Amino acid sequence: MIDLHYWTTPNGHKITMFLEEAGLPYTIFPVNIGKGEQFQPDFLKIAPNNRMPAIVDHEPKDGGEPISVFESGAILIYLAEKTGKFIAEDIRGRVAALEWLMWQMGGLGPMAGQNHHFAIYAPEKIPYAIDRYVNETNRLYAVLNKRLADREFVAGEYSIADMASYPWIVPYERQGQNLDDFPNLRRWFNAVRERPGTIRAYEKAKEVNPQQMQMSEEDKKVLFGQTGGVVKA
Ligand SMILES: N[C@@H](CCC(=O)N[C@@H](CS)C(=O)NCC(=O)O)C(=O)O
Repeated sequence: MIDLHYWTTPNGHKITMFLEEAGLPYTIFPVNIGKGEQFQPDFLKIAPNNRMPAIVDHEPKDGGEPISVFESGAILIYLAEKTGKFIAEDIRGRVAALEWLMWQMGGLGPMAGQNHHFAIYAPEKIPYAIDRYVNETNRLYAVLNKRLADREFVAGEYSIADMASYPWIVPYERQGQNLDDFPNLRRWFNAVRERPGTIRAYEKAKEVNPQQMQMSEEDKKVLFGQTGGVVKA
């Protein structure tokens, strides 16, 4: 019913986590971003930002034509609304889930992504850039740790807000972070990691791409240094 255009990165894992938790039938269409498959014209029709994940729902709620969605946050909201799962029905719980989803989309994801870039992938190790993103990741971990001090999950019940953040905490060592400094975050991390839906989602990733997060020099040439020139009019 759902086509998932996916690669084995944190933003991709968010969606397999949802689909596995919800038990929705889906088919994975791998988008090998290191090989430039995100630039294929058919993919760009549904994902104009040349980034995965994206989905196509062949059985949308209104019974009409298939609906495509890009941006992992929009996909999680779409799927939560479609299934009525993993977002609270009451306005306060719903606001909390959306706030923390946006926090991840605008903060944790981009900052941890730049952290990986400058600390691991950049050919030149620039201390200012590494410190900037390691420190900002550290601040964001502390914010999440505080949020989790008096609740089991980020927005109360397990929700799309947890699914958005978890895959970005998985590589905490690569981000220069130590979960011992964040006891509430560690407790939450272990709880999400042990969920059967999470286990199945990460098993699926190993099937699709046994290389996981390793990146070759060829991959880096495709991924880094993109300008507006990659966007064909
Ligand atoms: N804000 C987007 C970010 C998606 C994103 O950055 N995807 C990366 C992999 S994690 C990608 O497809 N990169 C391909 C490229 O850089 O060309 C989302 O959350 O969906």
